[in-house]
Order: sequence, then structure tokens, then C-alpha cells
Amino acid sequence: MTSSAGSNNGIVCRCYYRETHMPTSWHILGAGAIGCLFADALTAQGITTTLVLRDCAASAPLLTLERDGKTYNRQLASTPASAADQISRLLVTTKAYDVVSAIGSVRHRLALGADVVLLVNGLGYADQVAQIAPDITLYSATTTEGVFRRGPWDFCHAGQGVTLVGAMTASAPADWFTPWQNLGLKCRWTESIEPALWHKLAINCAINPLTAIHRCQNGALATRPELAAQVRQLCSEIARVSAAAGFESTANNIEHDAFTVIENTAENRSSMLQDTLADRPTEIDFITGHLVARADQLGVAAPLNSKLLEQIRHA
Ligand code: KPL
Repeated sequence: MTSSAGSNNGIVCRCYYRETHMPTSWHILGAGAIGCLFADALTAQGITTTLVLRDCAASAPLLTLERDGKTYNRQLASTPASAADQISRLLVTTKAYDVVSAIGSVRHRLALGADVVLLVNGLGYADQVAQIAPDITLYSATTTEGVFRRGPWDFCHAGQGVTLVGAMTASAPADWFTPWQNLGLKCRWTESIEPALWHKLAINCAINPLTAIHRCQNGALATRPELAAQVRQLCSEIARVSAAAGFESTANNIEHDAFTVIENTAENRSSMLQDTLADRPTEIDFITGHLVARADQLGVAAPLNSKLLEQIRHA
């Protein structure tokens, strides 16, 4: 990528020219279930894809993935975060609390104007990313793909979902998105990613904290009447916050949508329950924490959400 800077009525304009011969390649930061699913799918399409590994000496991981009832292996390329070669396209699939430090670890490698896609649960980290890496082009994504880890590099793609991708300001699909439509995963471009991210946040607020506190599968939130009543109360609070924040569709549909997800993922352990059971930090500050902060700003009461936030924080 080359760049030129000019001045227009005192406003400094920086123009980026992407060289058309530049080969498509991706780096993936966050070698968990979703990161490895995309690493596999991109590599399978002949797109050079490299996992960025932060805590171990770079070795080439041999991925085992069960998909559509078949298990296969794929050798993935990897690089240590500390390496020097440039990154022009980065897919971030870390935990929400890790996004900023993970991007910080490869900041020295990011090309001017690099495309960075945040495919991460929750909200509230994008501004900090833009602060530490102001010269990147930021995209966001949200997915309902169901993948779980069975071993260090062993994953099962248990449920096909949809991945929505977009830019924070409405725009036509990015040039790099075309091959994403042939990954064997359902990837769709959306001109309104913010409502999609908010909707996913709302679903996670309704499901994740309760499953972590009660150590239950998602389905129990519908079958146990006392938990279903709490889901309904959470949803009515979320609906009020959503309406005040201008997310009408979530405001109108959250209870119906939350129970649909609960039904469709009845056997799942939510990501927050998995984190709790594995004694890892949870993403609560970027899920319920974000909702409660927004409720406070908007002067909307969200007492049950606030209570669950404190319970998980102090668990
Ligand atoms: O996204 C999820 C999560 O676990 O984080 C849900 C939709 C609740 C599925 O388990």
C-alpha cells in the first residue's frame, strides 16, 4: 500500500492506493474456536492465512476440525506476534477483554491503512483500538457459528450460523469481502453493523450471565420457570435501553429472539459458562457492563442486569 498526504482548505487528507497486484492474505489474532474456523476456511480457499501466536514460540499448528460429520486435519501457518513482517489484513477473534492488548502486540506490524476486522463478543473496545492504531481501517463482525474446542488444536463445528460483516459507517462491501462469500461459511455484508452488534449484545445479556451463575446449559433458561421469568425481566430492561439508544428492532423483538436462541442452542454451554468453569476471566464488562453503562447514560433503569453484572464480577 502506498499513501500520499495533501491539504484541502486546511484539512489534511490522506489517500490510500491499494496496489491491485497485492495478493490477498490474512493474519488471524486469537487462535480460539472462531479464529481457527476462519483460518481453516480461508486456507481451504487458497488464501494465505497466518495465525498470530502471542504466548508461545511460533510453531505450525496441525488443526483438527470436525465439520458436517467428517474430521480432518489442516496444517496452519503461524507467526509470533513479535515478528517484523507487515500485516495488511487482520481478523481479530480474541476475547473482548484481550482485544486492545492483542492489537497492541502487533501494532508495529500493521501497514498504514491495514484492514482490521473485529469479530469479537460484546461492545466497548473499538474506540480504544482506534486510539492505539489510528491509521487502520476498522470493520466489525458478529457471528452465530457454533464451534467448540475439544483439545489444544481440536475443534468441532457443531452448528452452522451466519457471520455479518460491515464498517462502522455504512459502506459498500470492502474489496476483500468477495472471497469471504465462498468460504463455505455464511458470510453476509451489512451496511448497518451497529444494530447487528447491539442485537448480539442484547442476546448475550439475556443468556450468558444467568447460565454462568446457575451453571446450566442454555436450554434451562426456558425449561426452569424461575429462570425463564428472569430472562423475561432482563429482556424488558434490555428493550427499554434499546429503545432509548435507538435500536428499535432489538427493543421490539428481544424477548422473542432470546427465547428462539435459547431453544436453538438448548444443549450449548454459553461462552460465559465455559469461561467460568475453566476459571478464565469472563467478558461480562463488555456484555452486561456495556449495557448497564449505556442504561446509566440514558437514564434508564436496568436493576436485574446491574445485579447480575455485580454477581459475575465478584464471583
Ligand atoms: O453467543 C452465545 C454465547 O454463548 O456467547 C450464545 C448465543 C448465548 C450461545 O451460547
